[in-house]
Amino acid sequence: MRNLIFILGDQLSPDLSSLRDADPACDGILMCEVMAEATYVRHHKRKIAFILSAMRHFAEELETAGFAVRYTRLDAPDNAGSFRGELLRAVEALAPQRVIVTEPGEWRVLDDMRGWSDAARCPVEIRPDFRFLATHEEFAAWAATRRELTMEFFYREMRRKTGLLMEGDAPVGGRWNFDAENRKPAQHDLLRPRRRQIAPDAITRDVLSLVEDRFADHIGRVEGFGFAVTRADAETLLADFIADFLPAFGETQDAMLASDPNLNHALLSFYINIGFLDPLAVCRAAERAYLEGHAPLNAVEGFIRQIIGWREYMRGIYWLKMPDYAESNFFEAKRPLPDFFWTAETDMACLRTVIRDTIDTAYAHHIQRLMITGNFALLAGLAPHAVHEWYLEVYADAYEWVEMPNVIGMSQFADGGLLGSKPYAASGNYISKMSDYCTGCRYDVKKKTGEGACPFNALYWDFLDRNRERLSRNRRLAQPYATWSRMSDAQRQDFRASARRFLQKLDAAERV
Ligand code: FAD
Ligand code: DLZ
Ligand code: SF4
Repeated sequence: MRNLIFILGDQLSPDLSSLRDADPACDGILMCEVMAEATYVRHHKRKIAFILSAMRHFAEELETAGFAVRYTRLDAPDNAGSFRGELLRAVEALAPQRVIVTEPGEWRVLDDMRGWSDAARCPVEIRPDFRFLATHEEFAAWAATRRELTMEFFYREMRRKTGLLMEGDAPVGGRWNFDAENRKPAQHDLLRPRRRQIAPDAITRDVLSLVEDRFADHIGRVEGFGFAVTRADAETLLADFIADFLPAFGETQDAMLASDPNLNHALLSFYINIGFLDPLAVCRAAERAYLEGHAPLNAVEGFIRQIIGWREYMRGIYWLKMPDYAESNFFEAKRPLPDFFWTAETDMACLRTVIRDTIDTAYAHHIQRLMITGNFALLAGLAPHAVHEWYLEVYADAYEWVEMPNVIGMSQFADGGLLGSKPYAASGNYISKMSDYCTGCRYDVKKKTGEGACPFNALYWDFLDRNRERLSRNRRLAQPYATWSRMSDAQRQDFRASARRFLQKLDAAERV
């Protein structure tokens, strides 16, 4: 064999760099399902099922294209259990002249990969991943010219680079960013179309029972699994999104409704992140919808910014700052995650709803992740590394390159403001304005302190007070600190005491 091409579970793209000059006549493919990848954090059952079924379907696609695929199933008796172990077995069995792999999305895998060549006594070529717009070098060069790594300016570079929503050098509509129009609460809309569910085929059904059997104690459930596990089905879901949801994407982007958790979000991150959908093609489809008059500019610009802006920027930050980034802990927060992150058993309706939906579907939209679970973790001083592991575990679109900067940087401000200019900290007032969660809650969002008061209210002020040294010079927090200073001593003590009582209950594992 000439080349053995090793394809990982989130590299399911026919135009992958490792496949670029592949020849079925003399090259072979290696794919493997391994326990190490399912358990380095205890991934949600649906996430494991999604990846394994998508891998099996992709392997079939490659076989149809004429490739010999060495595919190790999770329950194969001689499965070595790890990427390295499976590679060593394959090299021994097939004696390739060279192994080719596309760089992985996680630092720990790259670190291990760098030792594969010595271990296998075979050259291992690690190729860049061209499924992103900016290379590591481009991002590093951009970052080197900046005092602050503001996403908005990086995003403008990506708009220029791709020509998306551009008229010559100028942004379409005269502005780069239409976010001001995208911060509205939502009303329940009975006419909003239902999401298409993809019925499991025989391959998926096999995988679902394997997951039930081998990962029974992992979070989540597989009943109701309706993810796309083929490129064709993922493309159908993209078309559904563009037709039915993109036009109102902007206006409901920041809103949350208990009865309609997805609103007009795309639910496409799973497919983009494993390589079924090309991010640029997704953006071009959205741009076309604008040009054809099907979707307004605020929706399309907002959507495209998430992909060529935030998504690319997060990846850039991850590779620029790893491995130290993982240990960032600006606030020196130490509290372990309360059990309700795995059970949803809490009286706080906002957290209960979002965590319940997460357990059921392995999905939550951006504002639910940022302003409900993330905001709570930040205010309650939960240890950022543990928070990061939770997000990596529970969401079916989570890989470190995108999850970690979102959690450590954007949500927990654990990097001290490298990524965001101020912490996303909010009291119950924000949650009440942007959602309908508070109507079903035992706590009263209007009550600031004492029995029955919304815990977010005291936690918010206590967070600012606790971290005064670290935050009070932040100009974007001048207003809340001025409000805190104007309060009477008694009011401030009241907030501190309420927060302390709540956190003591949390530490004592009492129901909150
Ligand atoms: P939409 O809201 O419809 O957005 C469209 C697309 O834009 C998404 O599919 C995604 O590809 C991209 N996108 C949007 N926001 C971001 C962002 N902040 N960073 C990167 N890409 C973005 N996204 C992941 O893909 N994996 C993660 O593990 C992940 N963890 C997150 C953790 C936290 C604490 C937060 C605040 C955000 C996280 N995000 C993550 C970003 C975002 O929440 C998800 O991309 C989004 O919810 C996916 O759902 P969607 O496809 O419906 O997205
Ligand atoms: C997440 C995951 C899981 C659960 N299982 C596998 C697997 O069995 N085989 C595989 O190739 N990939 C899997 N993955 C995805 C990898 O964890 C991912 O490729 C690396 O984290 C690099 O991003
Ligand atoms: Fe959440 Fe507070 Fe509203 Fe209850 S009252 S749902 S805890 S914000």
